[in-house]
Amino acid sequence: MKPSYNVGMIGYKFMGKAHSHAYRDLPMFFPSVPKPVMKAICGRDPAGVSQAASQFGWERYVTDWRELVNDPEIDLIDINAPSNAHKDIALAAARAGKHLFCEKPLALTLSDAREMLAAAEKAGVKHMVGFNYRFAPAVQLARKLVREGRLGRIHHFRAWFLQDWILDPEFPLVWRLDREVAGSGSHGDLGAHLIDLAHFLVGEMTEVIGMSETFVKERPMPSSMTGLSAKGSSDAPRGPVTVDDATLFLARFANGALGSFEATRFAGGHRCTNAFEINGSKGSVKFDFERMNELQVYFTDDASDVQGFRRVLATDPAHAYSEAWWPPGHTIGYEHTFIHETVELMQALAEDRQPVPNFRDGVACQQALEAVEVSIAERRWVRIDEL
Ligand code: 4PW
Repeated sequence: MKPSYNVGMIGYKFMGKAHSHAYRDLPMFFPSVPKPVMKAICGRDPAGVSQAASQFGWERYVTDWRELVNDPEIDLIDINAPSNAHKDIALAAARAGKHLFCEKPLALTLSDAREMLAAAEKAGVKHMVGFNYRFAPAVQLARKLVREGRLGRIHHFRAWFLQDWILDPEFPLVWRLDREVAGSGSHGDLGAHLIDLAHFLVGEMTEVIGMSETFVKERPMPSSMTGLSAKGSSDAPRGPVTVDDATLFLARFANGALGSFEATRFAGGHRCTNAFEINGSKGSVKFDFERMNELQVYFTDDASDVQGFRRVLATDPAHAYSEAWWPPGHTIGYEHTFIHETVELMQALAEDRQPVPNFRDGVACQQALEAVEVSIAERRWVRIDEL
């Protein structure tokens, strides 16, 4: 087994920081997993990227991603740049024989996502897509209960990802609100996670119908953005919002279950409510990322006098990844989902297998995203296999 893999990472803002943190912490808590070596980080602004390199612990920085992609020392290219940069970088990196780790959504369109998958498969490299919420131990527990049949036949998957960071109409027009850069708005940013969780927990969908709205159609141009906050002034010139502020849709699953999905950045009071419920013939589960260590579990065969949802704290050795952390009850956070994701990536490289989720999952997500968009544009049910 190779003891380590050299990483070259593109992008150093919100996701770049989350990934850097994962690379740094992984060896301390998962010592038997190959180590990601933080070789080089890339960004266009020399001052910003050099500051990030020293703050996050990268050996060096570059300002042109082509340099990184063609660097013989690099084994893995990690793409955290805005969505419109994913495809060109992934294609060039695959051609150069590098393994790929790309943030979601994989691409701006389904055809671009398919091209990325084809390029990775042709090059014979490993590829992973960043659906980090799969890696919360409570979500892994939900999947285990479904997989083991402990919830019985699944009837409902109900999911909602609610945020409120652009509720203020004077919040600036950041790149996430620009279709050419982001592909879509709440749909691709938040709905993509819900779709991936649906695939992970319930299985493939067969058809969808949706609706969406852009509540604030123009916003002032930004002066800067960090994470999900941005600076600007209301007397700055204004530009059009070209993405959805909220997208809702219904779905049918191949296994007969029914799904409902809601993604919005206009749900006042909800900072990061990434939540789902699954109802089966033998039980139900409920998850809310804002209480990410907990899974609410209900079984129909509990004695009738104690029936009801119980709170399972997914921090015991029986729960995925938990043994590596703290004693039971000592909870973990958002950043740990990225560490677990990176553990999967490093293990897959070491075992010479594709990590999960990979570009196939990224394409499946993109297919569902696009089917919803077609359904909205044409005001009809759209079969996933139409696309
Ligand atoms: O996980 C989410 C992301 O996919 C985060 O909550 C923010 O919304 C940042 O991008 C998306």
